[in-house]
Amino acid sequence: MSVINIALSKGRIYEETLPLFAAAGIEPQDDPSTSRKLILPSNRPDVQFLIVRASDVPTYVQHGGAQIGVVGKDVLMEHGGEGLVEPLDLHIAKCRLMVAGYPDTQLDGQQRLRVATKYVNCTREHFAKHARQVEIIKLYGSMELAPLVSLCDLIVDVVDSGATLAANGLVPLEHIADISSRIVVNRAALKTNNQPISELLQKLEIAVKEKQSA
Ligand code: PRT
Ligand code: MG
Repeated sequence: MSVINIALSKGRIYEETLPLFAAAGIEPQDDPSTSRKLILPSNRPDVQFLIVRASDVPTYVQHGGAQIGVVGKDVLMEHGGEGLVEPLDLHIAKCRLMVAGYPDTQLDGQQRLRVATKYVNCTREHFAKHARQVEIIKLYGSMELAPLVSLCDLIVDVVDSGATLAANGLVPLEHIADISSRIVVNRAALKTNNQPISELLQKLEIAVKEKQSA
């Protein structure tokens, strides 16, 4: 029996993913918010969950450490998706990838703007598309702080309610992409272990549709 590893991150994706997997008949046997285990067995002997950093999910699935992953489209776009297929949109953990900054910032001015972000690749691509010269500064979190201390003119980050931007005197300036969490599958595993993976994907798809129409 080959075991299916499902890579998941703790936090908002985990909370919203669990009911979908439960509807598909798979439930972890441990709670990652209290357990320190990084491999959580499930009620099915052939399925287990791996708890990894959100930004590491595509890497685990790409290199076959996990056959399936649940990952935000933002993280997936930044990774590039090499070695992965993206068969299903779970319609959870929705947000928008945005350019944000002070309300009076001139995006198309003469000045070369500095942009702080953890989404370096998405940011480079977005500004190149608009033929704007920018300097990109890589950060790992708390992007909203950077303009306040003149580290940068703009940030690129995911925005949900907009409350974090507002609390720091910033506004969304430009939309880059609508984001939700996706199922990704290792391209090779989909060929070699097709039947159990396809079955699981079908069940998840039904669970997503049922939730959508509820
Ligand atoms: O923390 P770690 O570095 O391990 O990873 P992570 O921060 O990427 O993980 P997590 O769990 O915070 O986010 C996982 C995924 O959730 C992201 O990749 C997105 O696809 C999705 N998601 C949905 C969000 C948000 N909504 C969101 N609001 N991820 C982050 N935020 C943050 C945002 O960065 C900002 O700081 O929340 C703040 C903004 O929220 P509002 O409501 O104030 O706009
Ligand atoms: Mg986080």
